[in-house]
Amino acid sequence: MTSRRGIHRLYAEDPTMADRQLWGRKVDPVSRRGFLRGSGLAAMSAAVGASIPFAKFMPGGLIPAALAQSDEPFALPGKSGLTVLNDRPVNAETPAHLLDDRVTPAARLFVRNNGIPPAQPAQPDRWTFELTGESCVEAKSLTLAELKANFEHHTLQLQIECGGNGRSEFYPPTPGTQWTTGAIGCPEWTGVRLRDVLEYCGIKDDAVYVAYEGADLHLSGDTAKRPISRGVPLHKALEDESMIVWAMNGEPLPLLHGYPLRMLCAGWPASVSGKWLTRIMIRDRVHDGEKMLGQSYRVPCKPVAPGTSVADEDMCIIESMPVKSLITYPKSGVSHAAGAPLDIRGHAWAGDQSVAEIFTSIDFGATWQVAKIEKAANRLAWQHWSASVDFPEPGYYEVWARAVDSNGNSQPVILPGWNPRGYLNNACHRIAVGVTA
Ligand SMILES: Nc1nc2c(c(=O)[nH]1)N[C@H]1C(S)=C(S)[C@@H](COP(=O)(O)O)O[C@H]1N2
Ligand SMILES: [Mo]
Repeated sequence: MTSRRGIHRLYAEDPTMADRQLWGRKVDPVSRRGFLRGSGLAAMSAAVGASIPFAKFMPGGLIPAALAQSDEPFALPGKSGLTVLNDRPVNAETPAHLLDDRVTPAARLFVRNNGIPPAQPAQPDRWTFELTGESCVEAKSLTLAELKANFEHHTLQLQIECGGNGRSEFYPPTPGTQWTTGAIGCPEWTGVRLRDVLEYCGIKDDAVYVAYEGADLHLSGDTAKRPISRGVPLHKALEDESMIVWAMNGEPLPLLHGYPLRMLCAGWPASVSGKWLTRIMIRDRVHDGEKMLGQSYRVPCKPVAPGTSVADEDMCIIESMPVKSLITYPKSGVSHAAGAPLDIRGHAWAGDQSVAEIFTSIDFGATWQVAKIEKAANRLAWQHWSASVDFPEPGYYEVWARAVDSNGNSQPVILPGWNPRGYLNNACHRIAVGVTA
């Protein structure tokens, strides 16, 4: 976790940008004025642990003393217990035992930013996004208020997982954020179907891909560059579960997660789910935006030996994420008295598929026992599983969990195929259990 030097360094480098990244506060760099409002104020209040009656007098670029003088490791606003992996851009993941909730609370959802989030918009209802692209019959623009008023609302629980989740285990190491297991979550989202909005502008026969652009800024500060602009093939965009959302768990989206509007195509690398949505494009070709080309979000079309460098033309775009599971209870390292069974549980998910079976092992994978898997709340939501495990005698054990999807694909026990950017690690999760006499 970032030490408390993290917040000082962030402010020392660029206080205006720090204010914007942490609280969504837009500060005039000359006058240092700029007030906290809405979810920015809520975020700072959550970080200091109380409402701030005189917030309107608080100067821009001021680190709240509660954070500056605290010995606690610096935590992201509105987040609880996450491990901060980078602070520019902000990336933070959730320890497995804090993902135990069936519906992931906002405070426990990982954060993956490629650039610098936009400032908190003063009038979110006037937030406008464009519908455009070569294969859009008639380009349109829509405000958030119009989107809410003119399209049918849907609420679905949908899982998002970063394509690089698990990257830290690959050897040789691969570049990028060194996620362990925590870049996954499954909140409940409210919004409209992407399909309904695409049909509103009209989809030409030659449409191939649907892509997004967001309002975040490239890390260089260059407004001509985009941090990321990705998308999905038309068939994925037209699915019932592909959405444009404004709420998470019944609340407006937190700023870090795309407030006020984001695209959401669950089951694929979460990089296809654009935050701070400003544009949706219906393309007549495979989208060629930032992080679609080269080696980003691509894996070798054919397996390669670890450490191999692969030419761009031999890399294929990642589509559905593979089957995977987590043990969210108990926490790894738990101590358990011999004699009674230990109840364990977690979640499992499988990209576009569902999870058919899940097994646990206490003997390093020599034998596997069937665990109980529940149905998903809806398609593309993770599924809950549980098991009761017996240990033959006191000692050190590991509990391993292994899920199998509806096509019969299993999680690998060790690592899946190495790839140059370290994507798609769906190896079995394991926890340590000390069984005492
Ligand atoms: N505009 C924009 N959208 C974005 C990103 C971004 O940096 N900018 N990051 C993407 C990536 S790589 C991931 S994994 C998810 C993370 O979503 P979260 O931060 O809400 O968990 O958002 C995706 N959408
Ligand atoms: Mo990601």
